Amino acid sequence: MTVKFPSTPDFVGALYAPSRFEGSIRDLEVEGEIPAELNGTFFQVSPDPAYPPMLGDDIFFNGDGAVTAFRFAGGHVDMQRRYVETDRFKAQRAARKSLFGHYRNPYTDDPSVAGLSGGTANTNIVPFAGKLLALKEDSLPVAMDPDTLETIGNWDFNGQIGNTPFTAHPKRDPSNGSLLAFGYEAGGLASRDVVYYEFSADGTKRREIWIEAPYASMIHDFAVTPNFVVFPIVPITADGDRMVAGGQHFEWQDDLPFQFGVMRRDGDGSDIRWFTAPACFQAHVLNAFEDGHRIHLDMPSSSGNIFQFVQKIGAPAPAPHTFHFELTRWTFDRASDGRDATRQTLYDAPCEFPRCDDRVVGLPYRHAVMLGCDMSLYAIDRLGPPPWQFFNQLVHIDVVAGTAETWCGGDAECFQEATFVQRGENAPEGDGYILALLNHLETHTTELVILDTQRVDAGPVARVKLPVRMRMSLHGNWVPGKNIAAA
Ligand code: V55
Ligand code: FE
Repeated sequence: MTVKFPSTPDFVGALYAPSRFEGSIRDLEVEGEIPAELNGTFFQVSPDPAYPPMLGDDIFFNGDGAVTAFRFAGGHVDMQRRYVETDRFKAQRAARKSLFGHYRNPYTDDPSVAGLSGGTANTNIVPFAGKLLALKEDSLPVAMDPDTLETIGNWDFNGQIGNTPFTAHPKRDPSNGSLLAFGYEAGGLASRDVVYYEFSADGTKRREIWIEAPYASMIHDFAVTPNFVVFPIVPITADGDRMVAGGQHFEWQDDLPFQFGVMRRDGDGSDIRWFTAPACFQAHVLNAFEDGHRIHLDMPSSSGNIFQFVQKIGAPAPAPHTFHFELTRWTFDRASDGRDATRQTLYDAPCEFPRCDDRVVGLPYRHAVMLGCDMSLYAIDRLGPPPWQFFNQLVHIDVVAGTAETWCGGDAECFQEATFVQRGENAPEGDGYILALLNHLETHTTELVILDTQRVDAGPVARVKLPVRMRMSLHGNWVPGKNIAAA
């Protein structure tokens, strides 16, 4: 049995050829100077298939989670990368081949893994109550040791929650460190059930609320404020009969309305109120905040579906370059009788992977970092069409002033998600550094670039040269200090 990956778009090139690297490198090479304030660890996770797909091809979102830690101290950076040893990873490694079929369709898995969690822990890596939680939205968190990246196992918060899906985008309440989270399809595959949880900073469950969404949708992210949570319901729908027949988990159904469920955090779910908006595509939330009886929610959006793998069944896939991309502010007025969300454009250009300062989550705020895309800066004549999820700009936006500063990484380069790091405990909002991996598409190399938020257009203050190529990743987080037990 030889290991051979397919030559399909999600498995080739500088961004998508599997990396499959596990190991440690002490003292990475640095060009420029690492700012003295950077003391802590940048954790991030990439879907990185350990074995070729069982069914010939697969999608990026179905790869095995591989976690990287970049540890900063005294101007040095060390790196460590390890797979999350999920039930799925361990079974496949023992068999030396893939045993799971289509993305989130257990009816297509090898019979030998029936009943085993198919979770890949590939989407986000979040510190909480002394552990790292490696997250995939279809399954429980997988806990890891932050110092060794050893996998502890599926994490149900010491039996406080059932074996339910758990979002990859939980939020920390900056007022008390609580973890706010939810799971969708929580009552079973393709169910409309959504469960909401709050855990205090020590890991104790304080709240559990069950609601029903208007239809079974992919709820990839949500928004929180001091008193409310908002669930965006995009028209990406799940269908159980289709899964039984071996079909895809999700479908794009833009004849359905885009809806936002606004729910009190301290209630029982019966107060949830649904606001409606024209169909559009959304994956991530930047932030939300309360303003009297109104709630504002800021998110990147596009006029069409950018997940090629959830096409409308039987309909041709529209070309993403025909879509309109922007950062949108949606407003919900709880005092009005209306059920329509109103919209405003905050940034009129392609953007994704939005992040605000952790200290202003759910509060009025100004600053955000995002990835942007300007195709006129890309050498398409030399390189041909770019890979999927191509972002060649870092963007620092002030949503109050309506201004943005950008830096392009080069005509043959693109970024992975950027993370914001505050300059120090008492630094003003948005003041600090931006960390992001930069992939060089021609040389198949990767750097970790560090920019100052005050001078984004001046480019990196330091480039950390990685001796390994890093496959495209999803999300990451900065944990200040040496010991994450306090995080
Ligand atoms: C997303 C990512 C996923 C997934 C479902 O970005 C949605 C959205 C990495 O996996 O399974
Ligand atoms: Fe995400």
